[in-house]
Amino acid sequence: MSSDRIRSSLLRDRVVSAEAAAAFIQPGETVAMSGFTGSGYPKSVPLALARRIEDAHVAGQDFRIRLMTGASTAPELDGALAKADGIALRMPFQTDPDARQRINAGTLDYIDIHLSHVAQHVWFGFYGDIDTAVVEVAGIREDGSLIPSTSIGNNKTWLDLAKKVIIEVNDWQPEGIDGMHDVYYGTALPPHRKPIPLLQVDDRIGETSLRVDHDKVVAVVRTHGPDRNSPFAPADETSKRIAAYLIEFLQHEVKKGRLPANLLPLQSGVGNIPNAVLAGLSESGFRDMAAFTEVIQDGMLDMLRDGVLRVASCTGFALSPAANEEFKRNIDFYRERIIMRTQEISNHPELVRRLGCIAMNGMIEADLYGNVNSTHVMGSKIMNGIGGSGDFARNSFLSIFLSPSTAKNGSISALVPMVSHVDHTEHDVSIIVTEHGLADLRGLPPRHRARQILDHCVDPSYRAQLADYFERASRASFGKHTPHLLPEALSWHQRWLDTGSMRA
Ligand code: 0RQ
Repeated sequence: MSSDRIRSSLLRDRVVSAEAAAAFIQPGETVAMSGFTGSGYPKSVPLALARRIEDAHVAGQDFRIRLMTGASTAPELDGALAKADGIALRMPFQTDPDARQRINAGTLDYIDIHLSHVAQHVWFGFYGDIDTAVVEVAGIREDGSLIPSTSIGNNKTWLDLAKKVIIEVNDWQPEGIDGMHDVYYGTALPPHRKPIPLLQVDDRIGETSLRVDHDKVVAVVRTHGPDRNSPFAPADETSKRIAAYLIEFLQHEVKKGRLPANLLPLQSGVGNIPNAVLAGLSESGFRDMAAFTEVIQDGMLDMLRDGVLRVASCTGFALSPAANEEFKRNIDFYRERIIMRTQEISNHPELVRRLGCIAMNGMIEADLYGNVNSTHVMGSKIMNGIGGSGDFARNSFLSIFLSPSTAKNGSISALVPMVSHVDHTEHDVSIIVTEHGLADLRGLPPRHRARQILDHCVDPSYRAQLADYFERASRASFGKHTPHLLPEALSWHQRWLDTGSMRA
């Protein structure tokens, strides 16, 4: 450590152990923690809290909390608290396998909401009071303001509204991150809202640190621990083919004059396919692009380093260990090109619409007419959550969904007669891409959308089956606008549950 990360003597005096800090959290509290896609989450207090909860359970006491974050976190937070059976209610997004198992077993309540909605719904009072905030930072300035770490998420709201604040100062986080953030303090409640003064991706409209009322700070904990960052799998053949179809389409749109040569600001989900798309964009000669997105993953860091991307706005990172090392090594370079914002701004519908983003997200399944299910397997089992996909899908210039055409060794078709759960309606979906091709749904009425999906996206082994459904529905349906055979519309899902395959 090159210098003490806690430069406020007042807050230095509040340094305690993680155990002592966790003791401030009482059973039944609403606890709001930092963290977004495995970055910037508190590393020690949640583990100490989980141990405390386990001890309470052994002693026969009830101890569960209502847990809010920015988005997903890591085994030290979601995993530990879920394993300890310490979470009564979780929101707004999570990806932890233990928590998922409990949610699907019906023992952990989960509210899956648009990430841009979280802060404002808490301000509106929809979730009651926040008792304790636990926020990781990279340092504390002399004036006591907080230097955010590798995610901001909802931290501004948590610090503003919580009755008690616990701060973790993690000196594993790069000191050079100071100055990368842009925390906007101009949001207000209706009817007093004003336009958000952000006109370009690289506009800075706020402050580089977070404010906190020192009277509320009950504990400061020093930590030294890495963000969760899993090694990155190289793109497989399916991802590469999906990426190739999408890039060909974007090139075509540039030729047609519907997109500028450097495209419009990119939003990208996290995972193999989005990374393959980003790599493909770099190799296809696109230059001087911008990203207005939630998460910066390896692909975007590469694009920034290579000058393919001029600037990127985000609220958190999801980096492999190698990319993280590169980020830390060249932090001065990245600080000039990355702006980290609160998630109410990074995902704000007003800004996504104004900037005209190109949204690229994964999906579980889509139906013949372009309704998309991003969250529920067979209509009832949650995978992750809607995350920010809806913030971008509804408001972007182009709303693109990417997926392999089948799942679970081909036993499931990702293109079905009717989706078993709807996250994005047909009105919010312009393009669907699988490894077999790209369905361009823009400007098409429902039956023509079905033709696009049948001709371009469905796996050959399911094409005749889906075409047969569509043709019979087109003849027999009660209404010919969006033809369906109701007794059969969800029969593919039921067949999979009964037989292990959607194949007829
Ligand atoms: O399951 O892990 O058991 O093998 O879903 O699927 O193909 O690896 O794809 O990692 O990109 O995830 C929609 C879940 C896709 C993700 C989803 C099963 C599949 C596998 C993962 P296994 P893949 P991905 C930015 C935007 C919502 C949030 C969002 C997601 C697992 O993209 O969570 O967009 N999106 N956020 O087998 C049954 C199907 C299936 C299926 C896939 N049709 N039926 N299982 N799977 N399709 C980030 C944030 O907002 C923070």
